[in-house]
Parts: sequence; C-alpha cells; structure tokens
Amino acid sequence: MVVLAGALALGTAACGSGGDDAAPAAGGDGRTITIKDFDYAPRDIEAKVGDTITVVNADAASHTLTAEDKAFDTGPFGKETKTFTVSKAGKFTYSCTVHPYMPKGVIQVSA
Ligand SMILES: [Cu+2]
Repeated sequence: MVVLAGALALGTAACGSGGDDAAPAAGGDGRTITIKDFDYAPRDIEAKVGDTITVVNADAASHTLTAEDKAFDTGPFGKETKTFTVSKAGKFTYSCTVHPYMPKGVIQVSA
C-alpha cells in the first residue's frame, strides 16, 4: 500500500505541473511507449494508419493502454512488451483501466 500511495502522490504532482512538454522523444521510431512508475513515456505520440505501436511495461504492476473509445486495448499485462496496430485515423486518448489515476496520453493517428 505504501508503494501505491507513493504512485498516487506522484501522479497528482505530475498532473499539477501541466503537460506542455510536447517535444518528440529523441531516438527510437517514435512509436514505442514505455510504462514506468505508473506513467507513460512519452505520453503523446504520432502515428500513421497501419503503424504498429509497441508498449513496454517496465513496472512490476500490471497496466493497460486502452483507448477511451476502445479503438485499441492491450488488456492488462505485466512486465513485458505488447504491440498493437492502429487501423484508423483520429486522435485517441488512452489510459490505464487498472489505475484510473494514471496520467492519460494521446496517440494522434494520421491517414
Ligand atoms: Cu496502470
């Protein structure tokens, strides 16, 4: 429970600090999202229809990466890597269904 409370405090602090750091992550293909310490990094990415998104869970806890409209959903998974393909254009806000207090992210998919 101590770990959970810590994560909760972290999440709250992150929310309060605003999220204007929209600079693309350096390196990589820009389509990998790592979940670490109950946060997505990077939270916001861009992709094209047909792209494969890789999601790495670096936490011991299970997480999901689930679109609000359920366009994609990894389902709960532990310390491993999941992939899914984005099949339609749009702006998809996603979150973790296991931890609703985790910061949300956005995958912007262009045609
Ligand atoms: Cu989670």
